[in-house]
Amino acid sequence: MTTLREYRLSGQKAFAVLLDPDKIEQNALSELLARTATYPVDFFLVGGSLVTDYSHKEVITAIRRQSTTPIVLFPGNPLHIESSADAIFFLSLISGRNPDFLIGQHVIAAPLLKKSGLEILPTGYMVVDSGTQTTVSYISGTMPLPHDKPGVAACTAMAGEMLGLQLMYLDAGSGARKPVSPDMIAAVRSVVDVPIIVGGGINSGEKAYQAMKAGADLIVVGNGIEQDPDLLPQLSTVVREFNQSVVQA
Ligand code: 1GP
Repeated sequence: MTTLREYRLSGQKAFAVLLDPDKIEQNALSELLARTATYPVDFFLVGGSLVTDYSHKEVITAIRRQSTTPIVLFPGNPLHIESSADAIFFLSLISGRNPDFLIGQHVIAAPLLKKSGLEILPTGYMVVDSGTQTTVSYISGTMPLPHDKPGVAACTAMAGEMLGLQLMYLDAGSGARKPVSPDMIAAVRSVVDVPIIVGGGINSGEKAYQAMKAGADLIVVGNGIEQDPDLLPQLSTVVREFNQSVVQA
């Protein structure tokens, strides 16, 4: 699969749709997948911080039936490992100070991952305050990064990169009222070379555009598309047009 690093090196932006196995219904998934033939998506992410029915495998099988788009697991814990995906974000929650989510769960997951054949993507996961407590903050028992402190996010990302993490994920949390600010994305962009993933509360083409302009390499959208399927064509087009404008410039 085209890796995120390749996107970054080529200066291209990418777009991912997050599918939460708890929320997505079969018909809605099938319609969404059919639309991606016209409005492409670069990656499907499958997962969430709290998943209750563990239907990752069914969702992945359904995607495979209709699409060749790479599938990346976005796990909340080792129970979410599913070897039929292509890759997994191996998330270290570096915005928090809970050792279990910095290294503990990883020790439990390591032997399973070794056998899985999944591509492992070591990722610095930074949860950013969006005004309300998110599921990931509650489940992980960690405080998010302050929304208006880009410098703290930049130092966190720098440390993560120095520790060898290969991607940085700035996440305002699913359904966030306000997405990660362009100022924070730009601050992180100015200090790290690794690809930057941005998600949480991106529910318009304009918000996606602003995030890419500030330096995001991969835009992740879940809730927005669940609530309004017409957002898919809009976001797919905004990302393509952004990439075309970079090539023409
Ligand atoms: C959440 O970044 C993802 O972890 C996506 O968020 O559901 O708000 O798009 P949304």
